[in-house]
Amino acid sequence: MSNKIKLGVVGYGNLGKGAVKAIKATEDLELVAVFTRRDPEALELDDPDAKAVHIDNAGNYQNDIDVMLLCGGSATDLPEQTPYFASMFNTVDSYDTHAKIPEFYQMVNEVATKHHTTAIISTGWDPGLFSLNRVMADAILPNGENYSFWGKGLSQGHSDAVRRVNGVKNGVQYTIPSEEAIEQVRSGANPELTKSGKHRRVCYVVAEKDADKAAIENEIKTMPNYFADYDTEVNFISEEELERDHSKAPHGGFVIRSGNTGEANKQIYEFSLTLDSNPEFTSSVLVAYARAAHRMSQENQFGAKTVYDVAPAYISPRSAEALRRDYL
Ligand code: API
Repeated sequence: MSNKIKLGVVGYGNLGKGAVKAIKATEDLELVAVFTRRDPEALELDDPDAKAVHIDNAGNYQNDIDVMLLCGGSATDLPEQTPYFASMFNTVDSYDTHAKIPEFYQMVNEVATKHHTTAIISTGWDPGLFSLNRVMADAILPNGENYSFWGKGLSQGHSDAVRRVNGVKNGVQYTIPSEEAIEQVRSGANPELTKSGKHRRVCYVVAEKDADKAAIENEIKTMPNYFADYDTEVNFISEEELERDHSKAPHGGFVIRSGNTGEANKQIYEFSLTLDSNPEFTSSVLVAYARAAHRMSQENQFGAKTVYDVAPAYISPRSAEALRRDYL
């Protein structure tokens, strides 16, 4: 038996597919099975050694899997799947409805504490790496202001939310930052910006045949947390156009804090990402945090955890000595 950390992947959409590739790129992690709501026979896995299993049979794998990577969406999958899986497995997810993270944390923490599992929630890049940098910048420069800009790029969370609207067959959402706002922030002006002052949202939607397009547009534009606070544009296109023009999912953005130290010295802290594939990068973050979930559970650090609770050494495949020697 290998002493690799054994992983399961729940869901085989964009994130799940990215996770399978990301696990392959490591030497200390191995994929045991992908769990799906679809017919497992129909799943063509990118890894000949892994099994495809129906999600209802996941409970049989408690002794074979160290950590489950939950690759569903935040709108409807994760609120059910994270507590369900955290009652049996250590988990990592990318729950990204920022406004609801406190209640999600509480719900998962209760289950994971009770069942002695470690559930790392809301990883990825935002929430995730951006969240870490917001806290670092704020702690270091108390006299300043944080800003997060996303895009231009395809948000998986918002695209998933669009696809769940009644009458929508398929769709994507691009987050477009305001160049004017970025310029103001970079100049160190620390302006007050509303959500809609920072970003616009543009959707490309394939409607079901005979669907009520006006109703779809209205439901998207008024959706709380995702679209209601923004200037949102909805464009209807064909399945072919979606495939032709929107099958790549680039994204990125940056967290910036400008602050002063001493009498009047300006300090700018900036962390940025430029991503060809948002889902492949996000799932790579989930895979790195799987190491942490496994190690923290071995140290009896049970309950729900966020990136703030996970020391960087836990996510690295390298030893503490190697980290001090090569990276410090
Ligand atoms: C946006 C950001 C992107 C967050 C990244 C990730 C996703 O509005 O584009 O869903 O793609 N909130 N959580």
